[in-house]
Amino acid sequence: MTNDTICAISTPQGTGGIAVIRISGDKAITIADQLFYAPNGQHILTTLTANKAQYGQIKRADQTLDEVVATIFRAPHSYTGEDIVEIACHGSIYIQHTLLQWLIDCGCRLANPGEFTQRAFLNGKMDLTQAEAVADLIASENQAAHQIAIKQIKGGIRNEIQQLRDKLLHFTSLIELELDFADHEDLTFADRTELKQLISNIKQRLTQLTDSFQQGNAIKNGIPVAIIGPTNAGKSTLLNQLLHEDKAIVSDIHGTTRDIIEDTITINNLLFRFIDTAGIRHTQDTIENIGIERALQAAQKATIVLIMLDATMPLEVFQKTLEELKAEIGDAKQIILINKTDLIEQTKKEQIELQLQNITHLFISAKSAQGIDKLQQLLIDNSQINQDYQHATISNLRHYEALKRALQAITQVEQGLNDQLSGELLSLDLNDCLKALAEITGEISSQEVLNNIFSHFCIGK
Ligand SMILES: Nc1nc2c(ncn2[C@@H]2O[C@H](COP(=O)(O)OP(=O)(O)OP(=O)(O)O)[C@@H](O)[C@H]2O)c(=O)[nH]1
Ligand SMILES: [Mg+2]
Repeated sequence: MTNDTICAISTPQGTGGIAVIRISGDKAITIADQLFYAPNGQHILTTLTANKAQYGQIKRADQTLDEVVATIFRAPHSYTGEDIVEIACHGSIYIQHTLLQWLIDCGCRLANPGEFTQRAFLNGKMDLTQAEAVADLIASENQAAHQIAIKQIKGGIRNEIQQLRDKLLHFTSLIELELDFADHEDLTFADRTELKQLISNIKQRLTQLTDSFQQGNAIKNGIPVAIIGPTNAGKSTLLNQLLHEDKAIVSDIHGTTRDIIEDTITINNLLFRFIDTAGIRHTQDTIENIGIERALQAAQKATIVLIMLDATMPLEVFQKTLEELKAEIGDAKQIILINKTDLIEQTKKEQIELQLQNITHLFISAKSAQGIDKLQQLLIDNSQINQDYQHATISNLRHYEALKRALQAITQVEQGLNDQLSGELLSLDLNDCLKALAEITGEISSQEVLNNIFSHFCIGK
């Protein structure tokens, strides 16, 4: 599977100005050469030096398929570490598919999703975090997500893990020295205070990295913003307004939304994930109650909760509803939205204002998009995203889970040191920590994990 020569269309499905077909493997150049004719009518690809682009024609028997440019990369100085030919042809679907078929007829195999990158990883061109960053870079839709991915591709996470590993290895060697000479009671090699300091540093860095996941995940998958409030307040109207599309059903019937409806949109280079929820009210309807339960769960998990109230509600009800809702929300930032302000007089607005002193609030009209600009600004201000990415930010769940395991192991080591445990016992936890770190970079990996990672790539990358 890893020795054969693979090919794939690397540009998106469909017609474009040009398309790129990529071939990688031992026979990449000889196979491409069978179909490629230089302007002098000769097959010359095998004679070309590396990193060279050559104009020519793709022909078979008496059929000329296209005029193309072929670029040659030679192992190991290529993306996959193998010989690669990239053929830039005209972007007709017919040309792309015929060329692919001809390459297969000549001995290539169609690449699996992510197989080029998987080969790059297996050939040591990149570690697993860098390979994963390739997919993140392709998927990045805004500046923040792009920055995290590009940092990771340049080895940001790999270097972090490497540094941690070096510190751990140093610590382990000190402990093992102690073990080797355990019979000599009068010899103490590792100063335990120094060891404690070393472990405390490692633990601190592991904690910072795991803590950064909340931010990294929010940047990658969208900062969760839950919209909650009583039925008919205008929550779904607001969702549609923010997304610029009719995503959720809007009606004047109370209890229209039953389930969670969510979608993402980028505001000022940050991705937000808006979650519209079922209106909260006392009801006997079983399904609606499940929806309400889900609404409250969404509010618990969100970074920002928009509590939406209907400005036309009587003042007493307004205050009571607000207090009930606030009690249901966890640590999230809360923004009170007073909707349907187009329906109230100035005096009512002033009365509400009086009740909401010192609470972040905004008067809006979701229906007529009034106040939406201000709301977007409030969302950015409350996003809790620190936009300077000086330090490595973890945005990958797999890395996060391995780091948590590493942190757990190092906490055990710390505890062991405090409890004066023998070096032998400390070694066990140290090895667990090293193993968790090695899984992140892919020094230890199973086929199952690799398949899972690369199957999420697009074909041709
Ligand atoms: N006048 C006015 N009407 C609005 C405004 N926002 C929403 N509405 C209307 O209020 C009604 C309820 O709107 P929805 O968006 O369905 O309310 P909801 O909060 O999602 O309701 P549930 O799904 O039942 O919880 C609809 O008839 C909307 O057109 C507004 O700003 N002004
Ligand atoms: Mg609704």
